Amino acid sequence: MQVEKYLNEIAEREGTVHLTLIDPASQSPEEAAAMAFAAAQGGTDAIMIGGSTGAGGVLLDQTISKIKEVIDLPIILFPGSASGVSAYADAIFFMSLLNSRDINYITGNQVMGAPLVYKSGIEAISMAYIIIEPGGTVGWVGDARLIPKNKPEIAVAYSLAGKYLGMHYTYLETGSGADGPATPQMIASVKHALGNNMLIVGGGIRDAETARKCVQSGADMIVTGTVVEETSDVTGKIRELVSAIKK
Ligand code: 1GP
Repeated sequence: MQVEKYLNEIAEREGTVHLTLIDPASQSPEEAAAMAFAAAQGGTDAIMIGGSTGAGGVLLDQTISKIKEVIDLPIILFPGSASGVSAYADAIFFMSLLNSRDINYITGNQVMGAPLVYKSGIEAISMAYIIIEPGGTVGWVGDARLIPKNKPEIAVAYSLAGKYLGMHYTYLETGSGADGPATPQMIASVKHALGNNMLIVGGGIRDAETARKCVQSGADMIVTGTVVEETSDVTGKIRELVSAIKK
């Protein structure tokens, strides 16, 4: 429970957690380590590692090892499938894509990956993963029945189902590189239903104002990935986002 406790305590103390997502398939392990180092300098709270395609195997292990050489922050797996498990990480978001049409993304990959998680000894943090339109690559790969942006009640129903199934975290995802995150109304409705359960919001958050709106609506944790990959000043960009969302 160490990483989950760490995240929850930051949310409690500072109002919000900032997570930096790095896709091992997007750059070399050395470049990923440099990004993680710069993100840590900017004040991010933990590094998420994963992607929908090509984010497993040796590249995944090497990316985590290189990041661990340069920072002490927790490394949390954000797997696209059972191949996204690595013993080098500290924890894994053990997630089920609740609105997938494909049983492999609801329980199949989880069954294949669970013994690997058990053997590796990494911490599993249970998470309901819910994809909102447009959904991007992860929506396509995960065969998600995308929740319309203007239907918060459907997102609430899925979030409550996840909570009642015992999942601790809920992730509202619009897809990496989306034009924006879930709407303030959807975030607020879901957080209201979740109560003390943690709400993560990600997809298309690129600036302080957007991040702040998510937090004011009820997000406990904010994920940014694309903006970190695209900027020439990772530390400055993360600092901008972090200062907008922390108490
Ligand atoms: C994707 O929600 C994350 O799974 C992050 O999205 O790449 O758009 O920041 P971005």
